[in-house]
Amino acid sequence: MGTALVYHEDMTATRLLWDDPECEIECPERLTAALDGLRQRGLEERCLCLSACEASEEELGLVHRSDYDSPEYIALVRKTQTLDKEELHTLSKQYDAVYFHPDTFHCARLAAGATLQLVDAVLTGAVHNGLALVRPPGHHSQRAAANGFCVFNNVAIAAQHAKQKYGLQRILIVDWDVHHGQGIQYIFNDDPSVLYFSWHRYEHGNFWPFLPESDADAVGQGRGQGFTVNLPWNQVGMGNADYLAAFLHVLLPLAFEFDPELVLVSAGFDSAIGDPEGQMQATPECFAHLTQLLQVLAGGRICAVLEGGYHLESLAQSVCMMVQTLLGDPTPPLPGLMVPCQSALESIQSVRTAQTPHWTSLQQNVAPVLSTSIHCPGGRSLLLVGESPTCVGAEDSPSPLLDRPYLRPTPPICTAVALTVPGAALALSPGVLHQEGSVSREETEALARLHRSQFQDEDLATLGKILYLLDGILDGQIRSALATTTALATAATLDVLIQRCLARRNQRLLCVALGQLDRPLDLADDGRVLWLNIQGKEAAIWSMFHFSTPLPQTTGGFLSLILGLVLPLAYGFQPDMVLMALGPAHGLQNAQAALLAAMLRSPVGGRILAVVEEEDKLQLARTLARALHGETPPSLGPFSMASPEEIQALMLLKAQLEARWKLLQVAAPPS
Ligand code: Q9C
Ligand code: ZN
Repeated sequence: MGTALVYHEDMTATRLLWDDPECEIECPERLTAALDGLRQRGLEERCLCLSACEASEEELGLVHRSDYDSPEYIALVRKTQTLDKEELHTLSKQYDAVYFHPDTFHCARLAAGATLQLVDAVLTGAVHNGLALVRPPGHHSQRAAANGFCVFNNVAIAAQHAKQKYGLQRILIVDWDVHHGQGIQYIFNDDPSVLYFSWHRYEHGNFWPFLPESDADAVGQGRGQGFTVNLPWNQVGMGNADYLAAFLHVLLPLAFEFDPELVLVSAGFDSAIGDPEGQMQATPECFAHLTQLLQVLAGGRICAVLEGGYHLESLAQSVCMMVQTLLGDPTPPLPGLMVPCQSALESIQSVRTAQTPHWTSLQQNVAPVLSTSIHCPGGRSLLLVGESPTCVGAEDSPSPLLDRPYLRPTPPICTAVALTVPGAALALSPGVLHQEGSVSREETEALARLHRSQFQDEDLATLGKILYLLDGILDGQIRSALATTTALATAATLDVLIQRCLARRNQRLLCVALGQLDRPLDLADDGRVLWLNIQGKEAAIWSMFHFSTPLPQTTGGFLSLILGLVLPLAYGFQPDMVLMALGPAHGLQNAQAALLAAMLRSPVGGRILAVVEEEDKLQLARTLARALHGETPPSLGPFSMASPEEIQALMLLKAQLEARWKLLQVAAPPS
């Protein structure tokens, strides 16, 4: 099981044969640059490489069927094989932004065929996920028309194939290409079995393909209402924070509610920095994060298919980021301020408004009543009048494309586990190692001195092992780790771990404490520790870095907590590592704990130390270890709408924190 890479060198054959500044960017070097990038980074050899075969005309017919009054489109494209240059040019001009070449038919059949092979490999279980590196692209192509460099609609054909051959009932298509894949939208416009999400440069309709149906109010028709989701960008310069906000506040809530069986990605990289078409600012790392956020869906069954991407270096880097994430590598840090711009927030707000009638998860978008029911210790309201956020996207450009920030080397140990339960040799996944090392008894005792009363002799032995794991993570020897603590020692253990982290320089620590774990009394409030406690019934806020929120009982409430609060905070804080502690009466189901751990990996590059009380069933430890290791977490079960109390608690907390943590915003403040 792994990652498939589907390719055929013949797809470099098609190229522009005449002068046309609009079309010349769609060139063979796009594929060779992407492939060279994968080879240089040793990523190609880690994939299962499949050689693409042509799709049959019957397979193309899944989308490109002829009907009684239109000539056969497939036959027309087939005929281009025999046309001369002048005839090709004449035919090309009948379409918008299209060129034909004598090899177009062969290449386009290979592109569709590669996509089908990838879907087959994933749905038969030969691989977890994969990428089809193809030309020509597909998402603009329509039932009987080429458009925007696209001849056959590779992704739409693959979705129909997955429905027909495998009986799938829910397929998510994520189109992160910078152009609107109107072809896909038309094909599935009234089809509720395909949820199509696209963000695209729109500029209020003044950008190609200049369609009113690219706007947020196009939501699909008939039974397909709500299954088309358009997020139009009305300014250029959208960056990492804007893309993340779109995923956290639009795509992912709907995707979890939809519960897809397969995710197809129309993976265009013209939405990345440097691209002449997109003029956006998102760095290649962003695509690692977008990919990892999708990996919690559909059991990790992700098929990515190349669409656009015209800046060769940016394209190659972005493709590598996606493939290394598909292979399970940790996400690199995201450069840039995590502040979405005003225009992005307006777009997010407009799509949420348009989609609210169709999605339960968005019906929680009620304006919070600012009441006094939130607990503000000291009686001081922390509601800050925030300075009005301005658009930083365009001006505040992230680090230059070729000048990457320092990356942490890959730790030799991927996931380490230390258990207190005697004889609990968990059947672990390959790559998860039992770790028996310990910090010396003297050092452990010195660190535990403050909590002497709470540690029994055997607790100290356990603490020594956990400290060893923590040091392993801080030293880059271990990526993530899981430890069990003896009963009732979790709070004291957590306190010691926090102190140990803070004693190391340059550490920002996100502490997610579940259950009855009181905030350590002397917890630093200098911005080095973000303390989030999830327990009980009441939200409480001590500062912009220390707060507490109730654990929702519904799946809808739990997802809103993760997507709407925990991840925006985690991305905004940019911690060096996460401490996740499951204390007394934490109340989390195994699947919830696994999802939380799995999603917290993204903002922190996988550097999580999870601590669980041994009281918990071993199954929890096993599920958590797998999630930390990168396995897709089990399903939360059927979607249930958040209760009004859950919504209220979350909204109140978010309203108070928004002034400091800008990724929490789901709407633009009035300008
Ligand atoms: N400057 C794909 O990315 N030209 N197709 C737009 C605006 C057409 C893009 C001109 C762009 C087609 C797959
Ligand atoms: Zn594009």
